[in-house]
Amino acid sequence: MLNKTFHDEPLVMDFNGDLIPDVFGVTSDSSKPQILIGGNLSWHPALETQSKMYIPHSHAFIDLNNDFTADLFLTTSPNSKTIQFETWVNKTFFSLTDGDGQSEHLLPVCEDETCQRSAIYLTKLGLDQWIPVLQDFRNKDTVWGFVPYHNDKSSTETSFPITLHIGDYNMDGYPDALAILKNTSGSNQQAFLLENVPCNNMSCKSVRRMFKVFWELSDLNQIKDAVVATFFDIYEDGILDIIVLSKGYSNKDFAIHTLKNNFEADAYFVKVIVLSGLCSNDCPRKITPFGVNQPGPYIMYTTVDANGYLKNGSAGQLSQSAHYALQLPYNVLGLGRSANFLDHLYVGIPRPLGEKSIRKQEWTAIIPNSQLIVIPYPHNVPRR
Ligand SMILES: [Ca+2]
Ligand SMILES: [Ca+2]
Ligand SMILES: [Ca+2]
Ligand SMILES: [Ca+2]
Repeated sequence: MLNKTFHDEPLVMDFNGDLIPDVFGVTSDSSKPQILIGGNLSWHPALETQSKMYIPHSHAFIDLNNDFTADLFLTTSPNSKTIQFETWVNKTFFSLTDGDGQSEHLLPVCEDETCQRSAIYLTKLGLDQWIPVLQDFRNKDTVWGFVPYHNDKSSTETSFPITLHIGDYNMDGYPDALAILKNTSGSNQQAFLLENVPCNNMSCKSVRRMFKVFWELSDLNQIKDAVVATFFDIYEDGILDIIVLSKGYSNKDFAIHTLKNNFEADAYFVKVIVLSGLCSNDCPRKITPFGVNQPGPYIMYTTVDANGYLKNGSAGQLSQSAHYALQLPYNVLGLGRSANFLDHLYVGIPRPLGEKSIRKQEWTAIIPNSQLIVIPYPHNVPRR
């Protein structure tokens, strides 16, 4: 039983690198974030930040500087008018402008109070500005936009923070997204698939990619009053399918729809699940336990594509846990059409503060379309 109350939905992460999930958030007895360490259930101050945590937050536990160790990304609010992002690497504030990482940060925004104009911006380490990757929300004569979030506890209607759910539905190696959009002049609200395509205008040129909305996807168009849409692998075949939640007859009723991905591409994937290799009670002797899916592992592959160019992809497992993050407990990385072996696949797991060496394991020559289950054992020396 917890004897404290969190002000906002907490973030599940691994603060001390023991592969037992810990819980991060601001509680009723301090204005600074605290951490509840999993296992012994003790409370500790998490970090020294001057800013308040923004509510609803979109904190994340993911590697941002390419050292395979998850970092802490926070959404904070130094005063009531500003929201800012802070990145903490080894508990020290990390400026977004150095390094040269590959994790990219996508930000869906409303440019005005009622969301008449929406946009998605992107930034990453080494890029000190926000680049628009989607600004065109017009379909024929209709302009669509994100659904504004109302933090109103008295309202009977549930409001959902603006969120993109990421997954590579066509396995071309470029992550696509699902978003809920609302007709700015009517009342219709539905889920749309945003495909990650090559950039075709000046504003996104420096990041080379952008999103294109699939307006005519009849299966999604049929679901009215959608509120959440996310990817899920039905049948565990490595091909991502879609789950949509929509409003039912009353405000408190929701209906769940599942859409099977009929995309028949000659594209390949690799699916990676990272577990903890720990067991909590009733542990059989001499048998290595499986454990459960962990927050924070970082996965990267390198290979060469059919034209001989170096290609890589990366993903973090369970980086977010609050506010309908609905992330998958595994990662499916699209490989495109190249059926080549993956030359290298790396998996890194969180490590305790002060430990110098990175907890990382490497595999070579992985066959495409394989599903890998990674059990770091023992977790403090996973190289064995
Ligand atoms: Ca832990
Ligand atoms: Ca890191
Ligand atoms: Ca894609
Ligand atoms: Ca599937």
